[in-house]
Amino acid sequence: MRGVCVFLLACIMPLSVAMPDRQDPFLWLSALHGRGYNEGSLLADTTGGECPDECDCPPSFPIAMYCDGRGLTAMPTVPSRMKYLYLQHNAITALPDSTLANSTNLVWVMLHHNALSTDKIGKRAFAKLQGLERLYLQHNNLTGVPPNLPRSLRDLRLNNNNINKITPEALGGMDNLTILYLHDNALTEMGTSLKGLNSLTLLDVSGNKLKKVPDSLPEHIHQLYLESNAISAVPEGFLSKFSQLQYIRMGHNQLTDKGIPPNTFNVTGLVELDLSFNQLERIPPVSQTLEHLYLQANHIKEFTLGSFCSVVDVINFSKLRTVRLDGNEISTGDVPSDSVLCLRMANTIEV
Ligand SMILES: *[C@@H]1O[C@H](CO)[C@@H](O)[C@H](O)[C@H]1NC(C)=O
Ligand SMILES: *[C@@H]1O[C@H](CO)[C@@H](O)[C@H](O)[C@H]1NC(C)=O
Ligand SMILES: *[C@@H]1O[C@H](CO)[C@@H](O)[C@H](O)[C@H]1NC(C)=O
Ligand SMILES: *[C@@H]1O[C@H](CO)[C@@H](O)[C@H](O)[C@H]1NC(C)=O
Ligand SMILES: CC(=O)N[C@H]1CO[C@H](CO)[C@@H](O)[C@@H]1O
Repeated sequence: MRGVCVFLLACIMPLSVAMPDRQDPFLWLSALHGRGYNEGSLLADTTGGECPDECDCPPSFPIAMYCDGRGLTAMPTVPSRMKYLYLQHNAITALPDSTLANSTNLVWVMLHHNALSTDKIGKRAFAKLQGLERLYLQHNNLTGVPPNLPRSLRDLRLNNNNINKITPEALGGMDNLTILYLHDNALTEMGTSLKGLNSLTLLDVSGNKLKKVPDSLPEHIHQLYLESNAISAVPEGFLSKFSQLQYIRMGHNQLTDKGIPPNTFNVTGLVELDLSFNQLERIPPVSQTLEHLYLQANHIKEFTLGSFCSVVDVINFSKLRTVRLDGNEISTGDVPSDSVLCLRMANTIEV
């Protein structure tokens, strides 16, 4: 069984080309660094300003401090000139209030892949960083969102921790927050924590224990990832309030036909809809502008062409390019021959 799932997942991956991946988009900086600054670190330290022994501060970029992957268990001293701090892939367990108290210039703090727990992060550890835009805390041992995060944040990554609760204040007032990664945590609900995130375009809360779609989802959201939760139903008119939603992933949930009000997914603007690995018995009606539809591994018994096209003629046809229906209860013979007219753009129809 497991083998099958892995195989099917592998099939989905190449179709995600339009999605931003989860890699650090600024890898080039570390690459630059990797190409020779290590060797020059002594020189760097005498020309670029003070720098802790365990880190590198390249002379050509003296506002960046590289301490990643050095087996650190505690925070180094951070000179106050620093804007970019790389501390990922260490074993740092604590972040006391004093550590970053003078580092008011920080714009990026990379602390992913460490051993930080929520109770070892000072209540005011980040509070003075009024210009902080990027904070990476994924792959730590957090059980909650650290308190008093700067409202200036644009990109906050908290995925792969053990966060089970988000207070309403935790993210309040983060007007510029654009990317929020909370996937692979232990959330059972989101409460009103997302309220007022007016700039949010990407929300990933997949791999949690959510039983329903979060309330107060920001209206400008562009990508909404809810897969691998325990959602059995979506609210009436759930998608109609979003003007810019293009990608929605709800695979690996417990959705049934009953849990999906009529026309929920028949909204223009949507490019990709993933409802794979659920318990649907029918193909829900989708908009003619949708391009990628994933319905594999459900219990669908009938190929209803009307779900894609209510009218078919020269100008009215579905824009679907990918339709995955494999792992359902239909076979190639169940696909009506006039599908070619409706689904004339499709280059992959898998049944
Ligand atoms: C912060 O600055 C104060 C005053 O300059 C200094 O006493 C203190 O040691 C500094 N703290 C850190 C962590 O650098
Ligand atoms: C994570 O935190 C818990 C307590 O919150 C602790 O018992 C556990 O050892 C920590 N795990 C790691 C890997 O640090
Ligand atoms: C959001 O960004 C704008 C423009 O860069 C800035 O003026 C504003 O202070 C930021 N908001 C917060 C809460 O930091
Ligand atoms: C989708 O909604 C439009 C009106 O908004 C309607 O004309 C069309 O028939 C619906 N599509 C399907 C497949 O039900
Ligand atoms: C159901 C549907 O989409 N019908 C459209 C077919 O094309 C004509 C001309 O563009 C539209 O007016 C209809 O709304």
